[in-house]
Amino acid sequence: MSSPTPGFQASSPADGAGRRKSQFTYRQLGLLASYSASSPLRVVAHVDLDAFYAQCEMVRLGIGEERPLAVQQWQGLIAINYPAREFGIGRHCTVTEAKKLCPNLIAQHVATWKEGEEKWAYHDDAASHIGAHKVSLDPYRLQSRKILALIKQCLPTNMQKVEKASIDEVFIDLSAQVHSILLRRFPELTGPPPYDDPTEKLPLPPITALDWKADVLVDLDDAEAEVDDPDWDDVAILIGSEIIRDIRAEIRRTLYYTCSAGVASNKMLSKLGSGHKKPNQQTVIRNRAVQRFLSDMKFTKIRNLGGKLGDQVKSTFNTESIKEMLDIPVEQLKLQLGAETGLWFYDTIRGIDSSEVTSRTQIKSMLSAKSFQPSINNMEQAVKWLRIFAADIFSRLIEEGVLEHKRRPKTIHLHHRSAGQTRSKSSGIPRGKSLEEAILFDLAKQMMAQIVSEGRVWPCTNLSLSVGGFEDGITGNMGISTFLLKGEEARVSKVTSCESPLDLSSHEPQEKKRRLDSPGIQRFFPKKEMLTGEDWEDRTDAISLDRTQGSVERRVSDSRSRRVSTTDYMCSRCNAGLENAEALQSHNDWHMAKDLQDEERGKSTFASSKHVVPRSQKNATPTSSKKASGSGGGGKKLEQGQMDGAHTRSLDSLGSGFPPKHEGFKLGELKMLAENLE
Ligand code: TTP
Ligand code: CA
Ligand code: CA
Repeated sequence: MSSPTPGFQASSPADGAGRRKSQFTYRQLGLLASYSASSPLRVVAHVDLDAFYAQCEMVRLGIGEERPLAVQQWQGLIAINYPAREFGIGRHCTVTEAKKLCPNLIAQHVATWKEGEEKWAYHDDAASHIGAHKVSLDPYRLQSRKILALIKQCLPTNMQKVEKASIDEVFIDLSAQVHSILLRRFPELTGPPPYDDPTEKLPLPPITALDWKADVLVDLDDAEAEVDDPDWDDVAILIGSEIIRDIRAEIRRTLYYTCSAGVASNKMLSKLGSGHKKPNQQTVIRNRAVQRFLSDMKFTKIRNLGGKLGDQVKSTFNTESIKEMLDIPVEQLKLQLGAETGLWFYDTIRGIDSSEVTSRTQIKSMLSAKSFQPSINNMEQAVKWLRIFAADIFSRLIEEGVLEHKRRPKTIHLHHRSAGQTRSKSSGIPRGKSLEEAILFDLAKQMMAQIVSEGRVWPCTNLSLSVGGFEDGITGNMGISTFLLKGEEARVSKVTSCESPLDLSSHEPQEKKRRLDSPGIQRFFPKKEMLTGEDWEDRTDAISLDRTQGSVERRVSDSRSRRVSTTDYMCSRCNAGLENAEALQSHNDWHMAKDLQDEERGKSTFASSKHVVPRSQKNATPTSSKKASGSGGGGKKLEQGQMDGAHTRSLDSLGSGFPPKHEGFKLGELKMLAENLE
């Protein structure tokens, strides 16, 4: 930074005619230092990589930036770079359609684990051998981690409030850093407030015009809004945008990726900002511009309103326009949407969002799974996949620091599905020695052998292996001794099992009734239309709490079940309608992941779950009933959807903004569960 106040044009302080004081107080300035969401000077940024998987492939392959490239998964496209988008290619295209639109398109298939091999790789023939391959997102996870690490490196070590919101995006709360820069650049802010009264107003910034460089500045409401000289909120956001510009330049310089960003006073606005102008741009939404920015928009573009909740509001009020919704009194919103949702909606369309940026990095469980089409028919085939699952999970455990004894899982689970019946086995992971891939593989084989010994296992349509119950180790001298078990526990835990027939018809009437009773649940019915990338993103964010039921619901949509009919393929557990057998299967995978998650958490959130819970957690299991793995309980409920996992998000990330004070799922867990369900 060359000048003491970069970005500012000096001018005379407003005296005489203009306002003499800032509208902000010393207390509000002070709150900035502690990241308080109630400070009106707060600065939050959202950074989202442009065409992320496509950029990963371009960088990996050294492909020129102007060349059209798309990332292929089987016959579909999951990421399209900007040059290819010029040809009208989108996620709705198949590879064949895309190549018709752009014969020069480079279609790079995602990396896969090939049946029987020990490491994922890029296979030229993967697309035509779906039965023998399983997608690996490892290359993208690796790049994602590098980018996250670099972002943190760019921030002061004691001011790193960064929330990884998906594989290619982060929220950064810049408040404390902006606070320290403000005090450094404007020493007049460092003094004690007049009369030592923190409610005293600050002096106005000694500037009348700010230099926004190449930022996209969102237009103001009307000409008058610019009449007021900048206040400290404008200056704070400008400083935030300088920090973000530097970070983006650094990502570009060292890792070669472009990204877009939004800088605003909260998460919701910053996320809208990053999507406002793409690629490779950053958008600043000053407080004075919020109203104008939002009022031209459809509320379905807002985080958490892209899915069923948005649909519900839309059909209730017969509009998508924020401008029109601004006329609806809060009481009416509360009446029609429920007290909390109504209030949340009222605030949201006014740009108010006090949700925290939460640094969550700890993974709770990991799952590797494959649906078989055609089914597999013998132990030999199953073992080949178990080897891949073990390798897949182990490589992710290494990243979690298992080799350095930082963290390791306590339990391993195998789920097997055949003819509509799911069987599960669980086992403890021995703690007496370092965890190795071979240990996971052996345990998986043991569990598989048990399932086989019980008969009626072939043909098998799905297998999944997962680990959970992570515990922290102590690094350094203590080494692995912290993982050593004493006495009884030192023995390998016995394999435990359960069966989960999917025929849950006895639960259905109750399930249906709850839906009719609760508008909250209806929000999350699968939708019939095709989703654009952006909808996909929104939907993956769509989480809602239904207060009446006390249930948390999450809609994560599946890119492969985009055209969903509610009648063709019904899930026997929750009555969701799926597009085809494959979608139904992946929906069932989701249930399985959810069951695993519940199991992992030590308590079943489905009242009817009968899955085996590790001994230590058994007391925490509240209920069980005659049929296994049903969703008929009245507890928290998640909805099936996108299994790609790239965009799952924790309920925590909704923070206090939506809705206030709920007990959310730790959906970081679900992320890991959902991640590998292809
Ligand atoms: P997005 O951030 O939604 O999209 P993008 O990065 O490809 O493009 P943009 O420039 O518009 O941000 O998704 C990030 C990655 O997640 C994307 O590159 C591939 C993956 N993804 C899927 O696998 N399936 C999907 O349906 C979507 C939307 C994304
Ligand atoms: Ca992106
Ligand atoms: Ca994204």
